[in-house]
Amino acid sequence: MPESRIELIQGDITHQDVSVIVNAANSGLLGGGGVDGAIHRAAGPGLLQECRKLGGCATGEAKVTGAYDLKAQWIIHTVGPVYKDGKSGEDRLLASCYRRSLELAKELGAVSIAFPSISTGAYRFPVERACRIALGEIKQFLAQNPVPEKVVLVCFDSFTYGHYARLFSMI
Ligand code: AR6
Repeated sequence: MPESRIELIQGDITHQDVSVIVNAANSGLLGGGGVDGAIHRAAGPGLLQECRKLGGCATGEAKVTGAYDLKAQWIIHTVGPVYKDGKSGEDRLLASCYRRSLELAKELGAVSIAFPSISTGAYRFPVERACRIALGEIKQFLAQNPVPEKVVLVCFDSFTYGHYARLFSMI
């Protein structure tokens, strides 16, 4: 069952022992605050050097780099939507972030992948709505693909974890 391949934890994504760590980046791909800042700090300066060569990334898309000082093998940088009014394509774009990241992880042959809660910090996407989209996309992808074998959802704060845990228990 796909559900048993999804794990939910509260913690810091930079500490996860997985093949791929997903970064909730901005379209410049040159670092920022939140989880993006934490990943750049933990990975070290080589990450920014590689990111400079990528030429940015469109919202809803994803690009791969090495993971430098992190335990992971790769970082997938995806750009979530800024939440405006909920009627500006935000749901579709957020779903695309999860799907494109999983497609890239599959192409890499990644065994495991960890996601943060994309767009629910600085980009203000409502957590419960974002969580439904995340779980829906991940479940659908895993039902159709054996790789990656495992998906870890990493919630940094207890507010986000609480929402995810409640919806996670319903899938
Ligand atoms: N591990 C896991 N999750 C984290 C960590 C961490 N170390 N640090 C923060 N979070 P945000 P966004 C959570 O703002 O909303 C950046 O400046 C955080 O608590 O990081 O997609 C980028 O450069 C929240 O639940 O990402 C962009 O400009 C979640 O990660 C912009 O913010 C997402 O919050 C992207 O905004």
